[in-house]
Amino acid sequence: MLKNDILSILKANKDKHISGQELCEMLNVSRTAVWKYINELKSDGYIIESKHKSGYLLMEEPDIIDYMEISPYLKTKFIGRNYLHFESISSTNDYAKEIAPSAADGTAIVAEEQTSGRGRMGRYWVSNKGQGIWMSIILKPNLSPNEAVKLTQVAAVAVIETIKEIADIRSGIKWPNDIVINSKKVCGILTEMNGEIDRVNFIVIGIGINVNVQNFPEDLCGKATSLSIETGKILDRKPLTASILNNFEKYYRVFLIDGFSSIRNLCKEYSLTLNKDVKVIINNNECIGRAVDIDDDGNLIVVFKNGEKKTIASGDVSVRGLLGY
Ligand code: BTX
Repeated sequence: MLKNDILSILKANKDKHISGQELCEMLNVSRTAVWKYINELKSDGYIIESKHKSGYLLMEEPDIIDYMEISPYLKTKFIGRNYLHFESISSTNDYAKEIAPSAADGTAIVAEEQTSGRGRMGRYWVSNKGQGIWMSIILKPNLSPNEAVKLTQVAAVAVIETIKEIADIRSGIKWPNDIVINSKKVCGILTEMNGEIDRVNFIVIGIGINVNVQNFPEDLCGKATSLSIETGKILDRKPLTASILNNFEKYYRVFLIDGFSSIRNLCKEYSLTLNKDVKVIINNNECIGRAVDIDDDGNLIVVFKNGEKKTIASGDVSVRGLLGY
């Protein structure tokens, strides 16, 4: 895309002006085309100085996570290579499910803001403008539905590794789908599937990460945090977004090729739930027990007070730690 090419040239020449003539020659296009795309970039939020006789200079880039901005950091083969970016959307998961039947495997839908971000079981997900990464990935693997639920764990491992790599902090998994730092939730994962009894049509993995959020609604105070709150820094969302996609592809391939066992080991290593007392809530009934293992299917094994050992599937259950997470 020409606009992308012009931006790449400007980014690579931040120390000197590039004339309109040079751009025309490099890209083999007319002056009018260059002028048109420079104006488009300006209205996208790029501050470009235009100087008579010397040309164009990129002064400032907007804080947006569209494909042009994240692609320099992206190392994937197919995850996020088809990338749809929205200023505002109701929910990236809802949109992903709408387009999934005809979308390419690995398509990513990313929004600056969600107006109806969703969690599990009809819960809400706060998705402030420009302060987080609100993304969904469409997958079309040749898997059975019971294999598909394990993808939440694949995504959780990818997010943990990304947080370690980019923000240099340790986070952990609150089984099955929350990433937690210092007993507060920094990320939630929502996996949704469309399929038949024995076959998956598509899976949507929704990932919401609080990156530069500074203030949460009152009901989340003490329960939610952001990478910025934890590091005391404003983080660049661009490498972070690409790193999630890079790590997701890495662990997704491990899962597809080698099976769940190494992902399971990582989940156990990062788990904040294992070897703790937990409250399991199924259909409004609460039972207290101890989480002792994560099995080959990604289920949580809990031993209850009466000695009964149960396998808890992630489906419609809430698991809470007795002491925070
Ligand atoms: P969950 O059901 O485990 O968590 C939802 C609960 O988390 C809410 O009831 C609330 O208490 C708390 N919460 C809401 N917003 C936040 C927040 N920003 N940070 C921390 N805690 C919060 C978790 O569900 C799965 C969330 C997935 C979100 C992604 S974003 C992209 C995609 N699109 C979409 O609509 N959902 C997913």
